[in-house]
Amino acid sequence: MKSILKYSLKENGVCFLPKIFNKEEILLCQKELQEVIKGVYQSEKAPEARFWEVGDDPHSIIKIDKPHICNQVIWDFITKKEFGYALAKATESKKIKVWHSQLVWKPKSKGRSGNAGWHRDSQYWPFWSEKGLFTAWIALTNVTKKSGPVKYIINSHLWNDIVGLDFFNKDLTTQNKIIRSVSDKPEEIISGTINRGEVLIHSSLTYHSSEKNEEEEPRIGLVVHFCNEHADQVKTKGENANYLNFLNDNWTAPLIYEK
Ligand SMILES: O=C(O)CCC(=O)C(=O)O
Repeated sequence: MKSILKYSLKENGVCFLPKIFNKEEILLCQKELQEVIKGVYQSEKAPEARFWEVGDDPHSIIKIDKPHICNQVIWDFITKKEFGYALAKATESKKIKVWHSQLVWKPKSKGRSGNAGWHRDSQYWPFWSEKGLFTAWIALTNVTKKSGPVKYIINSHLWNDIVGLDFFNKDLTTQNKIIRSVSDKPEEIISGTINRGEVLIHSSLTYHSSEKNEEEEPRIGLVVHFCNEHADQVKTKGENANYLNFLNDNWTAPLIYEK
């Protein structure tokens, strides 16, 4: 409870929300996510991208992009009315649109297999402005210190971009050195140790990472990237030029709150 009150999204770049999803909803969603992992898509739509295939290393992070388009149960989960309302309240928004989601299923790790490198989400989104873009991390399992919680650098949403950091780079030792070399005072890092059904929100500019899962059970996060009425599209050239063309498709990019 202390952490919920302590951190503010505007000031610190991250905040904790109380429990939004109940056990039944979560277990049902987990079951359907397992179908998606197996490559079974109830909606007949494949996810946008898969970074793990059946038969791959069982200790690797299973990252699947836009699982919500594959399955009605997952779609219903991320469009839950109370969730939309809570996101709007925390971000002081009139409108909340989900435009991306990710399953980040982290089994017990081996070596560096469970590491997700330091990054800010905006570095992957050249087609979006920096304002009005946020990420909600929904815990589908209890997240303990040993299960590889997401770690956030407090106030790092106010930092300049740091070159050399990347989600897919598992070498956290080198990345930590890069961060130390650009920051003039020791950074305050908090761990997203939250209970199943609770949610963390961070700004698209907040630096975050996660380390190995030492627990026997997987650490499961459903990540929801959303925007509010202040977000602007940015014209880009090349492979991302038409990326956001799905924004008016409510299945892919559901509007989950409007005042
Ligand atoms: O779940 C993780 O370990 C990383 C999640 C992440 O990078 C994100 O929420 O943007």
